[in-house]
Amino acid sequence: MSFKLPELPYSYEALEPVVNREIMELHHKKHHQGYVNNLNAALEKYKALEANNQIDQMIAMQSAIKFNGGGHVNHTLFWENLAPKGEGGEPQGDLLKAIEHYFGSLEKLIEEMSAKTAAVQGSGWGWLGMDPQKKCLKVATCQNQDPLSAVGLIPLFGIDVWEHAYYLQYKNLRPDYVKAIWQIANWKTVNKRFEKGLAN
Ligand code: MN3
Repeated sequence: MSFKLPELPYSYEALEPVVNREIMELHHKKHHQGYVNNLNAALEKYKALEANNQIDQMIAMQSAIKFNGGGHVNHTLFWENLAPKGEGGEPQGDLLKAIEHYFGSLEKLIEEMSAKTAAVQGSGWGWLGMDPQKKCLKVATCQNQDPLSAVGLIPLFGIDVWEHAYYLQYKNLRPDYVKAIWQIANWKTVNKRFEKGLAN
């Protein structure tokens, strides 16, 4: 079994003016496709090594699997947690209550997560996550393509702050990109992820 590039749930220009068509096309067709291709190649090589009990070389392959597998997982979550402007809805019900409980208000959550995400050193991601046991909300950042699940949190809403996600449009102004992306947040997806986390 190999992994496949998922189709976007909207067109490449659908997120304009917040994220333009050129970025979306490159990001999906080149960057995400690259993670998928490299993940599949790494897993194939890993299986061959496993068949020959080459544990030392299997261990050496693990960073490629983590990086490209994380890239695939993160981008799949990312496309689904974005929506064309005006179509993403609002936080509702239990999610809205939790946001107000843990952050004070949606505005405060946006402020905290934007500041932490814009401050990621180098390439990485900002996340709104959920603790699966305590059912509480947390803002967290990850380096490179490390998936949020690796620190034990359920990903609810992610912001890609690799330069490929914004540089063609926002240049060096990462905080402007992070501030603008909330206009295309898909709260319908975030609500669903939160409800699923509560139910488990
Ligand atoms: Mn990316």
